[in-house]
Amino acid sequence: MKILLCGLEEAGKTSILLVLDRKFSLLTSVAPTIKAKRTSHTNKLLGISITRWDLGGHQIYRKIYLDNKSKYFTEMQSIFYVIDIQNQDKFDQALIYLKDIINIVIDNHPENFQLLILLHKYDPDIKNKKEMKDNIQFLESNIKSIIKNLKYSFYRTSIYDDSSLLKAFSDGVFSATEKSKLLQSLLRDYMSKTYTSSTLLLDQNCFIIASRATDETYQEICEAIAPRLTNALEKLEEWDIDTKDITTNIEFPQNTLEQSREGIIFLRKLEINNDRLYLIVLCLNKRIQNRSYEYLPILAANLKNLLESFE
Ligand SMILES: Nc1nc2c(ncn2[C@@H]2O[C@H](COP(=O)(O)OP(=O)(O)O)[C@@H](O)[C@H]2O)c(=O)[nH]1
Ligand SMILES: [Mg+2]
Repeated sequence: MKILLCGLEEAGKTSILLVLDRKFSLLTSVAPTIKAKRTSHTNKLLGISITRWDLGGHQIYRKIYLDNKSKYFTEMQSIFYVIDIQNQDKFDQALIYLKDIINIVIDNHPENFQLLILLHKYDPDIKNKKEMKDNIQFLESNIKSIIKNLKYSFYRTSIYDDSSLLKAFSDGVFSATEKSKLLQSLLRDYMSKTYTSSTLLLDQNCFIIASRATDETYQEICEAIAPRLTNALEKLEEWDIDTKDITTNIEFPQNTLEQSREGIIFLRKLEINNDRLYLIVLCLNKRIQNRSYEYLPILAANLKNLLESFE
Protein backbone atom coordinates (compact mmCIF):
# COMPACT_ATOMS: atom_id res chain seq x y z
CA MET A 1 0.00 0.00 0.00
CA LYS A 2 1.49 3.30 -1.08
CA ILE A 3 1.00 6.45 0.99
CA LEU A 4 2.29 9.90 0.08
CA LEU A 5 3.24 12.67 2.46
CA CYS A 6 3.26 16.01 0.69
CA GLY A 7 3.56 19.63 1.67
CA LEU A 8 6.06 22.48 1.67
CA GLU A 9 9.46 22.14 3.30
CA GLU A 10 9.37 22.52 7.10
CA ALA A 11 5.68 21.60 7.28
CA GLY A 12 6.48 18.71 9.60
CA LYS A 13 6.19 15.62 7.37
CA THR A 14 9.32 13.82 8.50
CA SER A 15 8.61 14.58 12.15
CA ILE A 16 5.14 13.06 11.80
CA LEU A 17 6.64 9.79 10.58
CA LEU A 18 9.10 9.75 13.47
CA VAL A 19 6.27 10.18 15.98
CA LEU A 20 4.25 7.40 14.35
CA ASP A 21 7.31 5.16 14.57
CA ARG A 22 7.91 6.27 18.15
CA LYS A 23 11.39 7.45 17.34
CA PHE A 24 11.05 10.45 19.62
CA SER A 25 14.76 10.72 20.28
CA LEU A 26 15.37 11.53 16.62
CA LEU A 27 12.94 14.43 16.60
CA THR A 28 15.53 16.98 17.64
CA SER A 29 17.83 16.00 14.80
CA VAL A 30 15.41 16.02 11.88
CA ALA A 31 17.11 17.41 8.76
CA PRO A 32 15.49 18.60 5.53
CA THR A 33 14.47 15.64 3.40
CA ILE A 34 16.45 15.20 0.21
CA LYS A 35 14.04 14.47 -2.63
CA ALA A 36 11.80 11.49 -1.80
CA LYS A 37 12.47 9.15 1.07
CA ARG A 38 10.66 5.82 1.22
CA THR A 39 10.15 3.92 4.45
CA SER A 40 7.97 0.95 5.26
CA HIS A 41 5.64 0.16 8.04
CA THR A 42 4.04 -3.20 8.56
CA ASN A 43 0.79 -3.79 10.33
CA LYS A 44 0.99 -7.35 11.50
CA LEU A 45 -2.63 -7.70 12.57
CA LEU A 46 -4.12 -6.59 9.30
CA GLY A 47 -1.27 -8.21 7.41
CA ILE A 48 -0.48 -5.17 5.31
CA SER A 49 2.76 -3.56 4.41
CA ILE A 50 2.74 0.16 3.82
CA THR A 51 5.30 2.13 1.87
CA ARG A 52 5.40 5.73 2.92
CA TRP A 53 6.83 8.24 0.50
CA ASP A 54 8.03 11.32 2.30
CA LEU A 55 8.25 13.87 -0.50
CA GLY A 56 10.77 16.54 0.51
CA GLY A 57 9.09 19.90 0.10
CA HIS A 58 11.74 22.16 -1.42
CA GLN A 59 10.75 23.99 -4.56
CA ILE A 60 13.15 22.04 -6.82
CA TYR A 61 11.81 18.70 -5.60
CA ARG A 62 8.20 19.78 -5.90
CA LYS A 63 8.83 20.53 -9.54
CA ILE A 64 10.35 17.07 -10.04
CA TYR A 65 7.28 15.34 -8.58
CA LEU A 66 4.84 17.40 -10.58
CA ASP A 67 6.82 16.79 -13.77
CA ASN A 68 7.04 13.05 -13.11
CA LYS A 69 3.52 12.44 -11.99
CA SER A 70 3.40 8.91 -13.34
CA LYS A 71 6.20 7.97 -10.98
CA TYR A 72 5.01 9.71 -7.84
CA PHE A 73 1.27 10.24 -8.07
CA THR A 74 0.04 6.81 -9.10
CA GLU A 75 -1.38 3.88 -7.21
CA MET A 76 -1.38 5.63 -3.87
CA GLN A 77 -4.03 4.70 -1.35
CA SER A 78 -3.90 8.11 0.28
CA ILE A 79 -2.14 11.45 0.30
CA PHE A 80 -1.42 13.24 3.53
CA TYR A 81 -1.08 16.91 2.69
CA VAL A 82 0.64 18.67 5.57
CA ILE A 83 0.29 22.42 6.18
CA ASP A 84 2.06 24.33 8.95
CA ILE A 85 -0.79 26.39 10.42
CA GLN A 86 1.65 28.55 12.35
CA ASN A 87 3.36 29.93 9.27
CA GLN A 88 0.99 32.36 7.59
CA ASP A 89 3.65 33.60 5.19
CA LYS A 90 3.56 30.28 3.40
CA PHE A 91 -0.19 29.73 3.17
CA ASP A 92 -0.40 30.99 -0.41
CA GLN A 93 2.39 28.70 -1.55
CA ALA A 94 0.91 25.77 0.31
CA LEU A 95 -2.44 26.30 -1.39
CA ILE A 96 -0.83 26.51 -4.84
CA TYR A 97 1.04 23.25 -4.34
CA LEU A 98 -2.13 21.58 -3.07
CA LYS A 99 -3.95 22.79 -6.16
CA ASP A 100 -1.23 21.34 -8.40
CA ILE A 101 -1.58 17.98 -6.69
CA ILE A 102 -5.36 18.00 -6.88
CA ASN A 103 -5.18 18.70 -10.60
CA ILE A 104 -3.03 15.61 -11.02
CA VAL A 105 -5.07 13.22 -8.93
CA ILE A 106 -8.55 14.48 -9.71
CA ASP A 107 -9.08 12.30 -12.76
CA ASN A 108 -6.62 9.59 -12.04
CA HIS A 109 -6.72 8.00 -8.65
CA PRO A 110 -7.41 4.52 -7.30
CA GLU A 111 -10.80 3.58 -5.99
CA ASN A 112 -11.16 4.41 -2.28
CA PHE A 113 -8.44 7.04 -2.61
CA GLN A 114 -8.33 9.43 0.33
CA LEU A 115 -6.94 12.93 0.65
CA LEU A 116 -6.18 13.84 4.25
CA ILE A 117 -5.32 17.45 4.90
CA LEU A 118 -3.34 17.84 8.07
CA LEU A 119 -3.60 21.28 9.61
CA HIS A 120 -0.38 20.64 11.43
CA LYS A 121 1.50 22.23 14.35
CA TYR A 122 -1.81 22.61 16.11
CA ASP A 123 0.10 22.37 19.38
CA PRO A 124 -1.83 21.86 22.64
CA ASP A 125 -0.59 25.14 24.13
CA ILE A 126 -1.74 27.37 21.27
CA LYS A 127 -4.95 25.60 20.29
CA ASN A 128 -7.17 28.26 21.74
CA LYS A 129 -5.35 31.33 20.44
CA LYS A 130 -7.47 33.49 18.20
CA GLU A 131 -4.71 33.71 15.61
CA MET A 132 -4.68 29.93 15.21
CA LYS A 133 -8.45 29.76 14.92
CA ASP A 134 -8.33 32.43 12.22
CA ASN A 135 -5.57 30.62 10.35
CA ILE A 136 -7.51 27.39 10.39
CA GLN A 137 -10.66 29.09 9.20
CA PHE A 138 -8.75 30.80 6.39
CA LEU A 139 -7.18 27.53 5.25
CA GLU A 140 -10.35 25.47 5.50
CA SER A 141 -12.44 27.88 3.50
CA ASN A 142 -9.78 28.34 0.80
CA ILE A 143 -9.19 24.63 0.51
CA LYS A 144 -12.89 23.92 0.17
CA SER A 145 -12.99 26.16 -2.87
CA ILE A 146 -9.97 24.47 -4.47
CA ILE A 147 -10.98 20.89 -4.01
CA LYS A 148 -13.86 20.32 -6.41
CA ASN A 149 -15.11 16.74 -6.41
CA LEU A 150 -12.38 14.94 -4.57
CA LYS A 151 -13.21 13.28 -1.28
CA TYR A 152 -11.12 14.77 1.51
CA SER A 153 -11.05 15.39 5.23
CA PHE A 154 -9.35 17.79 7.60
CA TYR A 155 -7.31 16.82 10.64
CA ARG A 156 -5.77 19.03 13.29
CA THR A 157 -2.50 17.49 14.29
CA SER A 158 0.62 18.10 16.31
CA ILE A 159 3.71 16.09 17.16
CA TYR A 160 2.92 17.00 20.77
CA ASP A 161 -0.38 15.14 20.61
CA ASP A 162 0.29 11.64 19.34
CA SER A 163 -3.40 10.73 19.43
CA SER A 164 -4.04 13.27 16.67
CA LEU A 165 -1.48 11.63 14.39
CA LEU A 166 -2.49 8.06 15.22
CA LYS A 167 -6.06 8.96 14.34
CA ALA A 168 -5.20 10.54 10.99
CA PHE A 169 -2.89 7.71 10.00
CA SER A 170 -5.37 5.04 11.04
CA ASP A 171 -8.15 6.71 9.05
CA GLY A 172 -5.99 7.18 5.98
CA VAL A 173 -4.43 3.76 5.94
CA PHE A 174 -6.33 1.12 7.87
CA SER A 175 -9.99 2.07 8.00
CA ALA A 176 -10.53 1.57 4.26
CA THR A 177 -9.22 -2.00 4.23
CA GLU A 178 -11.58 -4.93 3.90
CA LYS A 179 -10.16 -6.50 7.02
CA SER A 180 -10.86 -3.45 9.08
CA LYS A 181 -14.45 -3.50 7.86
CA LEU A 182 -14.82 -7.10 8.94
CA LEU A 183 -13.43 -6.28 12.36
CA GLN A 184 -15.85 -3.37 12.54
CA SER A 185 -18.77 -5.67 12.04
CA LEU A 186 -17.67 -7.67 15.09
CA LEU A 187 -17.60 -4.45 17.08
CA ARG A 188 -21.07 -3.59 15.85
CA ASP A 189 -22.30 -6.96 16.96
CA TYR A 190 -20.73 -6.51 20.40
CA MET A 191 -22.24 -3.05 20.75
CA SER A 192 -25.73 -4.18 19.93
CA LYS A 193 -25.53 -6.92 22.55
CA THR A 194 -24.09 -4.69 25.25
CA TYR A 195 -25.76 -1.33 24.52
CA THR A 196 -22.39 0.41 24.53
CA SER A 197 -21.84 3.69 22.74
CA SER A 198 -18.34 3.50 21.35
CA THR A 199 -15.70 0.83 20.79
CA LEU A 200 -12.16 1.08 19.48
CA LEU A 201 -9.84 -1.74 18.62
CA LEU A 202 -6.16 -0.82 18.74
CA ASP A 203 -3.03 -2.69 17.85
CA GLN A 204 -0.11 -2.66 20.24
CA ASN A 205 1.30 0.49 18.68
CA CYS A 206 -2.00 2.20 19.33
CA PHE A 207 -3.10 2.39 15.72
CA ILE A 208 -6.86 2.18 15.45
CA ILE A 209 -7.62 -0.89 13.38
CA ALA A 210 -11.39 -0.74 13.76
CA SER A 211 -13.88 1.53 15.45
CA ARG A 212 -17.56 1.97 15.82
CA ALA A 213 -19.69 4.51 17.68
CA THR A 214 -23.26 5.69 18.00
CA ASP A 215 -22.04 9.27 18.07
CA GLU A 216 -18.94 10.94 16.69
CA THR A 217 -18.18 12.71 19.96
CA TYR A 218 -18.01 9.43 21.86
CA GLN A 219 -15.57 8.12 19.31
CA GLU A 220 -13.41 11.25 19.53
CA ILE A 221 -13.30 10.96 23.31
CA CYS A 222 -12.08 7.37 23.13
CA GLU A 223 -9.52 8.22 20.46
CA ALA A 224 -8.15 11.15 22.42
CA ILE A 225 -7.45 9.14 25.55
CA ALA A 226 -6.42 5.87 23.89
CA PRO A 227 -2.64 6.45 23.91
CA ARG A 228 -2.76 7.64 27.55
CA LEU A 229 -4.70 4.59 28.71
CA THR A 230 -2.48 2.08 26.91
CA ASN A 231 0.54 3.94 28.18
CA ALA A 232 -0.70 3.68 31.77
CA LEU A 233 -1.22 -0.04 31.33
CA GLU A 234 2.25 -0.53 29.86
CA LYS A 235 3.77 1.47 32.72
CA LEU A 236 2.09 -0.79 35.26
CA GLU A 237 3.52 -3.78 33.47
CA GLU A 238 7.00 -2.38 33.98
CA TRP A 239 6.42 -3.19 37.67
CA ASP A 240 5.37 -6.70 36.70
CA ILE A 241 1.81 -5.87 37.59
CA ASP A 242 -0.52 -7.82 35.35
CA THR A 243 -3.06 -5.17 34.50
CA LYS A 244 -6.20 -6.57 32.96
CA ASP A 245 -7.99 -3.33 32.40
CA ILE A 246 -8.24 0.30 33.30
CA THR A 247 -11.69 1.64 34.10
CA THR A 248 -12.82 5.18 34.62
CA ASN A 249 -16.21 6.38 35.82
CA ILE A 250 -17.55 9.31 33.86
CA GLU A 251 -20.46 11.69 34.00
CA PHE A 252 -21.48 14.04 31.21
CA PRO A 253 -22.66 17.43 32.46
CA GLN A 254 -26.34 18.17 32.14
CA ASN A 255 -26.04 21.03 29.69
CA THR A 256 -24.42 19.06 26.86
CA LEU A 257 -27.14 16.44 26.71
CA GLU A 258 -30.73 16.60 27.86
CA GLN A 259 -30.04 14.63 30.98
CA SER A 260 -26.81 13.96 32.80
CA ARG A 261 -25.44 10.60 31.86
CA GLU A 262 -23.23 8.45 33.94
CA GLY A 263 -21.14 5.68 32.57
CA ILE A 264 -17.75 4.11 32.24
CA ILE A 265 -14.88 3.98 29.82
CA PHE A 266 -12.60 1.01 30.03
CA LEU A 267 -9.51 -0.26 28.32
CA ARG A 268 -9.06 -4.00 28.12
CA LYS A 269 -5.97 -5.85 27.03
CA LEU A 270 -6.56 -8.82 24.71
CA GLU A 271 -3.88 -11.34 23.84
CA ILE A 272 -4.76 -13.14 20.65
CA ASN A 273 -2.33 -15.58 19.02
CA ASN A 274 0.68 -13.87 20.61
CA ASP A 275 -0.48 -10.50 19.38
CA ARG A 276 -1.61 -7.83 21.70
CA LEU A 277 -4.73 -5.84 21.04
CA TYR A 278 -6.48 -3.21 23.06
CA LEU A 279 -10.18 -2.63 23.25
CA ILE A 280 -11.62 0.64 24.49
CA VAL A 281 -15.30 0.75 25.33
CA LEU A 282 -17.54 3.64 26.33
CA CYS A 283 -20.72 2.58 28.05
CA LEU A 284 -23.32 5.11 29.06
CA ASN A 285 -25.70 2.82 30.78
CA LYS A 286 -24.47 2.19 34.29
CA ARG A 287 -27.19 -0.25 35.16
CA ILE A 288 -26.17 -2.73 32.53
CA GLN A 289 -22.46 -2.05 32.36
CA ASN A 290 -21.78 -5.63 33.42
CA ARG A 291 -22.97 -6.77 30.05
CA SER A 292 -20.00 -5.06 28.42
CA TYR A 293 -17.74 -7.31 30.51
CA GLU A 294 -19.85 -10.44 30.12
CA TYR A 295 -19.68 -10.33 26.34
CA LEU A 296 -15.94 -9.75 26.18
CA PRO A 297 -15.01 -13.45 25.95
CA ILE A 298 -17.37 -13.83 22.99
CA LEU A 299 -15.92 -10.81 21.27
CA ALA A 300 -12.39 -12.08 21.92
CA ALA A 301 -13.25 -15.48 20.47
CA ASN A 302 -14.78 -13.89 17.38
CA LEU A 303 -11.76 -11.66 16.92
CA LYS A 304 -9.48 -14.63 17.24
CA ASN A 305 -11.38 -16.55 14.58
CA LEU A 306 -11.42 -13.63 12.23
CA LEU A 307 -7.74 -12.79 12.67
CA GLU A 308 -6.82 -16.42 12.10
CA SER A 309 -8.79 -16.44 8.88
CA PHE A 310 -6.62 -13.55 7.63
CA GLU A 311 -3.43 -15.58 7.93
N1 LIG B 1 5.60 23.31 17.01
C1 LIG B 1 5.65 22.24 16.20
N2 LIG B 1 6.74 22.04 15.44
C2 LIG B 1 6.77 20.97 14.63
C3 LIG B 1 5.68 20.06 14.56
N3 LIG B 1 5.99 19.10 13.63
C4 LIG B 1 7.23 19.40 13.18
N4 LIG B 1 7.71 20.53 13.77
C5 LIG B 1 9.01 21.21 13.53
O1 LIG B 1 9.00 21.72 12.21
C6 LIG B 1 10.31 21.66 11.66
C7 LIG B 1 10.28 20.97 10.31
O2 LIG B 1 9.95 19.61 10.50
P1 LIG B 1 10.26 18.50 9.40
O3 LIG B 1 9.70 17.24 9.92
O4 LIG B 1 11.69 18.53 9.01
O5 LIG B 1 9.38 19.06 8.18
P2 LIG B 1 9.35 18.53 6.66
O6 LIG B 1 10.26 19.40 5.90
O7 LIG B 1 7.93 18.72 6.22
O8 LIG B 1 9.77 17.09 6.68
C8 LIG B 1 11.19 20.95 12.69
O9 LIG B 1 11.90 21.93 13.41
C9 LIG B 1 10.18 20.25 13.59
O10 LIG B 1 10.65 20.13 14.91
C10 LIG B 1 4.52 20.31 15.39
O11 LIG B 1 3.52 19.57 15.40
N5 LIG B 1 4.57 21.42 16.18
MG1 LIG C 1 11.30 16.22 5.67
